[in-house]
Order: sequence, then structure tokens, then C-alpha cells
Amino acid sequence: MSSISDEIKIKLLTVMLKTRATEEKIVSLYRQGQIVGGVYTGYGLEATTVASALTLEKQDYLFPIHRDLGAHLAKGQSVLNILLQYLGRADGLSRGRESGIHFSDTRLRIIGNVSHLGAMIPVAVGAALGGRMQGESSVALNYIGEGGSNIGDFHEGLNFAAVQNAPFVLIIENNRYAYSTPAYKSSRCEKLADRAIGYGMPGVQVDGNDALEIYRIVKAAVQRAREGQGPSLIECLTMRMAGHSAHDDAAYMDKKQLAEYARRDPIHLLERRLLEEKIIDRSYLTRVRQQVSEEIEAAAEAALAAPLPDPAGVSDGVYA
Ligand SMILES: Cc1ncc(C[n+]2csc(CCOP(=O)(O)OP(=O)(O)O)c2C)c(N)n1
Repeated sequence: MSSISDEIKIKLLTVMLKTRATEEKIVSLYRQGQIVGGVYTGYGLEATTVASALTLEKQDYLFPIHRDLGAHLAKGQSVLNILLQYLGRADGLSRGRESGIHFSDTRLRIIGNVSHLGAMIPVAVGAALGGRMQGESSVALNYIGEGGSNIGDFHEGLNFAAVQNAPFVLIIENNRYAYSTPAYKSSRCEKLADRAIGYGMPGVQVDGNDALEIYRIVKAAVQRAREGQGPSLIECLTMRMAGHSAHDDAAYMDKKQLAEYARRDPIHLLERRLLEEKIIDRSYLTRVRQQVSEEIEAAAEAALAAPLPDPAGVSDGVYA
């Protein structure tokens, strides 16, 4: 397999840093009462979401779920659009109709999720098939939590993808908890990736905190799909480093496991690798962190100053 260029490694780190800092800003705005509705962070999942989505080309479809801000940013979404969305502004991606979870951007081929976990898997397989029917060389990349992977749509979607040889890749974000339910209470599988055997497709388990390994594995699966060799299932083994959402204090989580994963923070792991490989130095790191922080502060200022939707248009875009 081809090696990862220095340029991609730096991009991985930059988008992961931007993801973490944007989510910290969103949580802070939520605590100030500026954001209403749920805030579901991907703390600890930055390698999984960013490294997987960064393998995509422009023509590919991204189907993220509720913890995948990193995937939105990796596919080219701006921090400003994300903040306009969370703040319910008129120029937000949902025109102020919704907060931070179910938003799309069809210009970037990002299709947001509905709340029903798993329900987007067959839809994403449909997009993969639709692309092929229209003669595109596109691939659809979709995500599901380890909890959501126990739902019927998971089975139907993957079986259909396999039978149709669809250009489709599904990532299971095994972050060990589905709300307060630990993974061992929702599945007896030793590895969730082994479920792929039942569908007749490749299934791989990967360290979900190792951005470079995820990039390699997902890139190969995406390439395979693009070349007409069918779908893949990839399980990223990682850890949700906060409660289910910003209103959840995570008191039920295993403190030892959290401490273990804190030592393996995906951003710190990648920083260390790039420093060791002398691709970056400490001053570069300080600079890039500063740039990210300035971009987020400027976006937050602009989004807070942007107008809310006009109440007169409340029924616009409502079908029934
Ligand atoms: C079909 C369905 N059942 C229940 C819920 C409520 N719910 C929302 S998120 C969540 C936990 C999901 O856990 P997991 O799939 O592991 O993803 P994670 O949140 O851990 O990333 C639940 C139960 C839902 N949205 N859809």
C-alpha cells in the first residue's frame, strides 16, 4: 500500500485540531445558553471521523451521524457554517429550523442523518447505487455507533449493499457506550467487524485512535469500492471521552478505561508521530493551534452577529 504523504499527515492533524476546538467552542456557547437543543461531541473520536472522511473525493457521498463533526470538516464544511447551524441562524444550513445534528450540505455531498439510528444505512447504500447508475465513480461513506449496529436497518442495509456490490463503506464507531449502555451489554460479538462475514464482505477492526492507520484502511476500502469490488465494513475501536451529550455528566462511565484512553488521545498520538518523523516541529504546532483558534473565534463572532430567521417564514419548507 502506498505511504501517506506529509501533506496528508499535516491535513489530518489540522482538521483534527479544528474539530476538537470547534466542539469546545460549541459546548461553551451551549453552556452560555446561546445554543438550544442537544450537543453531542466527538471528543476522542477525532481520528475516526477525520481520517475516514479525509479519504473521500469531491464526488463521494458522506453520511455522518450525530458525533461526526470531524467528518463534516474533513469533507470541506466551514466552521462558520457549522456555527451558524448550531446557533439556529437564518443563513445556517437548515435555515434556522434545526440545531446541530441533522444538517446536510448537498453542494459538498454531505447528507445529514435523521434521528432514527441505522435508518440512514439503506439510504446511504441507495446513494451509492444511484451514483453508479448515473455513471459516477462515487463512493458513499456512512457511520454507525456500536449501539446502532444492533438495529435491523444495519442488517438490511449491509446485506443489500453486498448483494448489489454497492460502492459503499460503513464505519462502526465503537466508542464503548451507547448512551449509558456499555458495548458488552448490547452485543456478544468479540469483534463487530466480524459481522461482515455474514454479509460476504471484508470486515476490519482498526485502532480508532490511530489516524494514520484509519486513513490507510479506509482509503483502501474506498478505492476497492470505487473499482467495483463492493462494500466494506470497518470497526474503529475508540472511546467516547465525555457523556452522551453536553447535559450528561458521564458518571456511569468506567473511570479506568477513560484514563487509559486519555493517555492515548488521538490528537496527541498524531502530534507525537509527526514530531518524531520531523514533519513538524513544536513552533509549527503552536502556530497551527493559534490559527485554528483565531479562525474559530472569528467564525463565532460572525455567527453570533448573524440574524435569526424571520418568524413570518416559519411555515416555509414545511410539507404538511
Ligand atoms: C432507533 C433509535 N433508538 C434510540 C435512539 C435514541 N438514541 C440516540 S443516540 C443513542 C445512543 C447511540 O449509541 P451508539 O449507536 O453507540 O452511538 P454513540 O452515541 O455512542 O456515538 C440512542 C439510544 C435513536 N435515536 N434511534
